[in-house]
Amino acid sequence: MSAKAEKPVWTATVLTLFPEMFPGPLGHSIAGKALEDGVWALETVDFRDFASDKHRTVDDAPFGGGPSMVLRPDVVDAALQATAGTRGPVIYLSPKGRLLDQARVREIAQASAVTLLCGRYEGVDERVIEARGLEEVSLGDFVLSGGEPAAMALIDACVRLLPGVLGNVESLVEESFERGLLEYPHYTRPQDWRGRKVPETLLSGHHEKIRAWRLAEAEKITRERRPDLWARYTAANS
Ligand code: 9D3
Repeated sequence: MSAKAEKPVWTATVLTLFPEMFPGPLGHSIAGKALEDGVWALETVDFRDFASDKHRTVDDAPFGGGPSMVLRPDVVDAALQATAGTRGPVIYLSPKGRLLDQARVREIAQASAVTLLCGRYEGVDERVIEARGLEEVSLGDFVLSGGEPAAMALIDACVRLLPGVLGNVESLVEESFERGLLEYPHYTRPQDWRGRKVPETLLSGHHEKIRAWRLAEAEKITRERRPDLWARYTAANS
């Protein structure tokens, strides 16, 4: 019997000083099940393996002074070269990157692979970012201690979109966020919890009223909490 050629799975390659952090949370729940099922694959590359001196030095003090350290461009580039082949978009997780959003997540999930570079200390030497045309991506305006938790969040967001990872139920729920609104509130049993009742409409069985109630709640919470999303939504629906 001849071996059947299988389509290669979506592969995330993570370049990091801390390969032992992976798969970490990605080994659990939905992403972990999909990893075990062979829906996606995870590879790590340790910057330290690409240092050229006997002390395996990967970083050095910043020119111009300042606290902390910078990852050397020669070491980062050697690690990147080791991933050559079908590596997909090459993304540097960085606090000065463009904000990650669901549209970019969808594109990355549709590629065959992604390569993620995680910085530590002050980050990587700017010249390797320029020379390799790295895309810089941030998760938001808060400070992490390194790129690894950001890489994990990006991978998790992509993996749940891969074919066969989520059931139909959850992929339909996706559509509510795709409208550009925050989600309406959810309730389950008991109907009365410490005197707090479930909104009457949800118990009515009247599907059109329920749909209208949920839309109104989604609009209200979006207007209150996310003026940025609200402006886009009202512009798109006028
Ligand atoms: C003192 C200047 N800091 C910039 C705000 C330096 C600095 C802080 C944190 C340099 C690197 C880091 C580590 N952060 C990440 O690698 C990171 C990150 C983040 O901190 N916030 C949001 N998204 C991301 S993606 C990678």
